[in-house]
Amino acid sequence: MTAPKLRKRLANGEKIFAAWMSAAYPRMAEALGRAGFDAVILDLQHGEASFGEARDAISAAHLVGTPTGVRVGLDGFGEAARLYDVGAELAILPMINSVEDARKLVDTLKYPPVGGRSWGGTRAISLFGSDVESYRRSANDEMIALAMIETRQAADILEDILDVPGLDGVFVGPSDLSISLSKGARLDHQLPEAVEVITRLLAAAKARNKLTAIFCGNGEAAARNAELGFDIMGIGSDWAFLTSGAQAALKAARGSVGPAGPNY
Ligand code: 3PY
Ligand code: MG
Repeated sequence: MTAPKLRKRLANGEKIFAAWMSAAYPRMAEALGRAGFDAVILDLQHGEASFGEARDAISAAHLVGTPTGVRVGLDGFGEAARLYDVGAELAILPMINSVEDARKLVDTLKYPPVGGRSWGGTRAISLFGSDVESYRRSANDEMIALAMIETRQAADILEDILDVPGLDGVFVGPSDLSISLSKGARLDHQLPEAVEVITRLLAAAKARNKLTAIFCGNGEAAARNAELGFDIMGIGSDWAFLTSGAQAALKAARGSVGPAGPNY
């Protein structure tokens, strides 16, 4: 049992390098925690885990002292609140394209007076070794709610989204952002228009003291984004880690490897 720790580490100015987990197997979260990641982010939008598997992955990561975040499905407001209830410390909502979406996010994930989150975090209270009153009083600060900026529509109003009271910060989805900005022509994390949006977003978020996070296809991209100023890097994914580890073993054994397949 350990108290939530992501918010404190971020407040100390630490960079959070999080493993992006797409698999359904809860013990994968424990293995990624053991590997030394600062956090594990379970992807329930494009990944394979059910609610029960995500709940068990949160507990498994907790066993090795690793905090967890979740990226929920489209319109997954209630899903995110339920995952907070079972111990997720961070929730990322995809495709937040309006101020109304961002307000709904805050309303679902923050207790009054900030929002209207419904009470029931029994599992989280137990996992964090907390009690009803301490959890109730600290949850709004400790649990981090991030809106994904990953479309032209969101990029156009990113300052307004950042201004929504109670929102902790934003998470950039560079794949969808590049697809949207290029009108479907490219999936390219280095698309110049996407890089422009990212530069603007970093400045706007820092000016408002809001957290910034981004998906990174590999460790090198994570190092670059940390250097740019992002606070949280989601590095993915578990499948890519498995494939590259398997290929390294095969390469050492017989000098040749198979095709790697998509990253996540
Ligand atoms: C994106 O890059 O679009 C994401 O959603 C990251 O997974
Ligand atoms: Mg996306």
